[in-house]
Amino acid sequence: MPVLCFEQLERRELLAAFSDLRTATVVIESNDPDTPVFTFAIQGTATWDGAEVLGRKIVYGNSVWDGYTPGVTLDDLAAVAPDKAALLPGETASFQNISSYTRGLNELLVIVDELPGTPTAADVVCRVGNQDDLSGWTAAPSPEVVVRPDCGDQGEDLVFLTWADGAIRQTWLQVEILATENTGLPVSDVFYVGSAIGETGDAATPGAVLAADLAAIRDSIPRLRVGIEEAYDIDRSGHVLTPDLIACRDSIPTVLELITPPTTVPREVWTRALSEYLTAEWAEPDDDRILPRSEGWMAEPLEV
Ligand SMILES: [Ca+2]
Ligand SMILES: [Ca+2]
Ligand SMILES: [Ca+2]
Repeated sequence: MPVLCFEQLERRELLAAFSDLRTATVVIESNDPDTPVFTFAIQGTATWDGAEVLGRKIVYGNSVWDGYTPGVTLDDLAAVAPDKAALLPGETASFQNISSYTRGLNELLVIVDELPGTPTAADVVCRVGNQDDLSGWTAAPSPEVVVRPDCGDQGEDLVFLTWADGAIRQTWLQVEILATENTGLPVSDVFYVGSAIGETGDAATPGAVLAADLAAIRDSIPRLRVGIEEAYDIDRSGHVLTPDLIACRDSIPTVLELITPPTTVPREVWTRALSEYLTAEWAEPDDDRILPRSEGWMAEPLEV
């Protein structure tokens, strides 16, 4: 019976096994040309020692919800859009990922567990575009980065990214939080949020600001003291009034494609993740073709 060791396992399959970073049940094939290809399973739990992004939020900065404070204060937590979420690579966009706010994407909040340093604008790369193919995307203005350590609900570190009002509007924004000593991330964290001023999330055109959006707002006016999730309160004033209608009208036509950005995990950064951040306890495979742990099983990460 041939004996295989860690280094002979198919690298692609091994990397896939670590993809959720916590628990892995994996079937691996040998790529050793001298032995028959076979399949077996390992089970175990991986412990993550690095920083981890726990949340990515859209904030209506400088709105009624943060008391019209242009900069970052902890009052801004009240301006986090509870009904919005970042679009992640591989997902398809929806209205949930799109802000209709008149000031565009002027503030985002990234919630990180265990930041080792204080990230700055140098740790963030932003691009704008409106198609799946990222090669056509262009550089976006750098955000101002404000870090509030230990201020999350569970003591997480809060990283606010802010731009001037209107600096990023009517586009998709890609945010890449780089894997650096400041962020402690094993791989860069990439997410997307959209701006389509005046979009109401109508079922027919949830990414396109068109006459239907205008009509919906017109039929809703006037309404006072609406909540932060009110889709027709375009300027986030807390009321649905004529300025919301005007903002929508001036935005027609704006069309955000419902993009599906690709998943890309650079292998060179996975190497770093494997070697520096992941400690794993694996059940020893019940298969006598595998070297036991004492002889090097799972001892060293792969060079990719
Ligand atoms: Ca503010
Ligand atoms: Ca629409
Ligand atoms: Ca309003």
